[in-house]
Amino acid sequence: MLALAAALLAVPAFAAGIAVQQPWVRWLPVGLPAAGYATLVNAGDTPVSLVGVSSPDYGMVMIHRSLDRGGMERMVMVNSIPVPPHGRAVLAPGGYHLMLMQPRHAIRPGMRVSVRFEFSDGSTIDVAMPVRPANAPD
Ligand SMILES: [Cu+2]
Repeated sequence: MLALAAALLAVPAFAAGIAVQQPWVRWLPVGLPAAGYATLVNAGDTPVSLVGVSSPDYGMVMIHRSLDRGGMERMVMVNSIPVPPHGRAVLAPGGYHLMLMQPRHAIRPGMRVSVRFEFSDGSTIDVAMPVRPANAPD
């Protein structure tokens, strides 16, 4: 009985080791996808990866990485972003980011959009991401 209780308790405790900090979304004019940024912090002792992202505000959300190829920036889709133990992974302009596509309603700077981050340990974190204008500083 005690072992079972400990196993059940282990799940939220583990999830609590991951945090999504400084989330924000760069809004772009109609027709262009928005980009989402944040810092993923892993306070735990084991590696964790961001393995999925979804949002009730967008029809499709993908994890992208911008790569500099001879001065030309291009984006590739990635399946996951590793967050090392006692470390962090940064989603920022020019690197990893969320690509938020097919908005389900009009989204403008000043609003917040809801995004669910799904991690390899099975935990999820729902984040209200503030939407900033296209010319917001990086
Ligand atoms: Cu992208």
